[in-house]
Amino acid sequence: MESLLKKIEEYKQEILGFAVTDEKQAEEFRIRFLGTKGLVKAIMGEMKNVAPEQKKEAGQLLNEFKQFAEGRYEELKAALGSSASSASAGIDLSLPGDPLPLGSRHPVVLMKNKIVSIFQRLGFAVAEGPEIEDDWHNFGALNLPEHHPARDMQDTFYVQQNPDWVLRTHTSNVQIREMEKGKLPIRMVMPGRVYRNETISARSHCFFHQVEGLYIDENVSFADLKQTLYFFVKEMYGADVKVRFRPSYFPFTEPSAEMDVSCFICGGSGCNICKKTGWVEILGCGMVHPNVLQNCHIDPAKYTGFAFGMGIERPAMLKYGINDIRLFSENDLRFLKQFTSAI
Ligand code: 2NM
Repeated sequence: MESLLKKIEEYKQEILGFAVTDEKQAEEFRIRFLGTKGLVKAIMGEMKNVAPEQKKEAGQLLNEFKQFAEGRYEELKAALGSSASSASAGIDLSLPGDPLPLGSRHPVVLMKNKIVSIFQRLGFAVAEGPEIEDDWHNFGALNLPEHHPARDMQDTFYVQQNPDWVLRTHTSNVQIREMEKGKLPIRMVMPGRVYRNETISARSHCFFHQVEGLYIDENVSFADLKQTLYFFVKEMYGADVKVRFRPSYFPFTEPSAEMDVSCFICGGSGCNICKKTGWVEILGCGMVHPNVLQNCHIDPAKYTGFAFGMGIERPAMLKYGINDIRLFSENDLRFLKQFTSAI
C-alpha cells in the first residue's frame, strides 16, 4: 500500500508536468499513461499485492487516479484545439474575456451626424473636400471680389509657401467643386472643418465646423428653400419651435436671409443665450447668385438653386450645456468621457 501511494503521487506529478504542444505529444501522453501497456493499467495490476483489508481504499485511490489521468488527457487535447501554448502557460480559456472600455463620439461629431441625417432623409447626399484650398474655390468662384474684406489676412490663414492657397474659411469650396463637375441636379450637404484667423476665447476659435447645403435643379425656388429649412428645424428643435427669416447679405447668394428659431433655452421669454430677444440665429441661406452658377459653367437661365450654411459648435454647446468652445479641441478625457452614451 505504501509503495502504491508513492507511485500514484509520482505519476500525478509527471502528468502535471507533461506539456503538450502538438498532436504527436498528446498521443505520447495517451500511450504512456492510458494505453493498454500504459502506467494506469500497470498500477491497476498492483492491486493483487495489496492486503485484503486495504483493497477497498486502494481501489478507490486507483480509480481516482485513473479519472485524473483521463481528465488531464481530455484537457490537453481540448487546449490543443484552441491554443496549445496558452494551455501550457496555465491560462484558463473558459474564463470570460476582459471587458474592452468603450470609447465615445466627440460632441461635434454627434451634432454633425444629427444635422446631416435630417437632410439625408430629404434625399441630400454627403460631399467632402480639401481643407487647404486655392483662392478660386474658396473666394473667387463665390463672387467675392478681389478686395473683399473677408479675404483680409486678418480673417484668413494664408499658406506661406504659396500665396494662392488658404485654409478654407467655409465648406462652400466643396459646393463649387461639385458644381464644376457639371452633373446636375445637385442635392448635397457638405460637413467639415473651417478656419478663421480669430483670437481664441471661450466663444470663438480659429477653427470650427460647419454643415452647408446646396440644391440645384430647374425651377428651384425660395419657397423650396423655406420648406426644406422648416422641416430641418422641426426635426432638430421640435414641432413647437417658431421660425423667422430676416433679410441679409452674402456675396454668393441673392436674395440672402438668416434664419432664427425661438429660443429653445427660455422658450422665447428672454435669457442670456438669446440676449433677451427670444430668438437665436442658427443659419444663413439664400438663392445661389447667378455669377456663382456662371463661374461653375451652369446656365443661370436654365438652373436655379438654394444654399445654406450653419455652424456646429454653437448648437452643440447649447444642447450639451458646454460653456467654453476651447473644450472641443483640448482632448481632455474628463470632458470627452461625458459623451459616452450621448446620441
Ligand atoms: C452660407 C449662407 C448662405 C453658400 C452658398 C454657396 C454656393 F456655393 F452655392 F454659392 N455655398 N454656401 C451659403 C449661402 C453659405 O453660410 C452661412
